[in-house]
Amino acid sequence: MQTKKLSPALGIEVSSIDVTQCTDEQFNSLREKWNEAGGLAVVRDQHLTPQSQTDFSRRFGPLFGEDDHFQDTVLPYLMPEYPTIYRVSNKKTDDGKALGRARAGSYWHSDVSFRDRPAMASLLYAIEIPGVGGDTQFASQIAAYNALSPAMQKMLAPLNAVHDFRVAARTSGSYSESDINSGDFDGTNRCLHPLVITHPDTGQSALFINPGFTSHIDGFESQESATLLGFLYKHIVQPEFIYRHPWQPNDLVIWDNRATMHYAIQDYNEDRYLHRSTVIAAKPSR
Ligand SMILES: O=C(O)CCC(=O)C(=O)O
Repeated sequence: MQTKKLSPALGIEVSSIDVTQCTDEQFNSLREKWNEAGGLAVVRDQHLTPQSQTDFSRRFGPLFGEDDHFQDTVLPYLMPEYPTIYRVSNKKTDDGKALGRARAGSYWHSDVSFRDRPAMASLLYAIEIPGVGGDTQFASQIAAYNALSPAMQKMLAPLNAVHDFRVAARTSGSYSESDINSGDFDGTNRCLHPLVITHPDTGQSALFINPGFTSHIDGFESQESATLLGFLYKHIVQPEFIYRHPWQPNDLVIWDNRATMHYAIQDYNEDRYLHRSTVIAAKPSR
């Protein structure tokens, strides 16, 4: 296994490994390097079936789509035979039905942060990629936290924020009415998380808010919340904290939603088709 740093803030490129064949020792080493790189790894040249992607992803922990843990906001886009695989795509079937969610994630977010147990790792495997465009940006929420003054860090430490799927569903422009299921707003997709969390593997602090799903800071008046979140949202997407990934077919990108946010850039018309499997985290804590 070879690794190369992708940006100062986060990310490693990993090559010379077949994730479907890796030993426990190789897997542990990959996971350690992933943590050291701020929770972002681009594993090149993988050849994954829905089954082998599911099997590999399960090595990180339990998956959405198994044992009744469904991510109900993406139900129509799960592979019928593999509910652990969520299709991210602008492609349509021959009879004109959406094959996956088009324009998925074209806003800064951390996957499933609106659940008590949000996403831990997301593993996105590129099958079809436009000739140009369709990059994904990743921002380190550890680097963003570390760049705040000690006084600001201290002020943020005891705060909690409400996360709600409604925020992206209503404001991002990514969802049409037909994308939204009746159960999406039934209360299971809304929860409270600490605004600063401690990464359970590395002990590092990270900001845990995102414009896609965070609705407000608990206990604040709405103007107070909007002003503080407005400052933080500007702070957390500074170029110094970002790696922009230009996809190649057969890339498997693994990100840690407890340490990063991401934004899928919608600047293409060609076909784009990817499979995402998503590991369930424990409830984040400070
Ligand atoms: O399409 C992408 O590059 C990322 C999609 C996304 O935001 C997600 O799967 O959460």
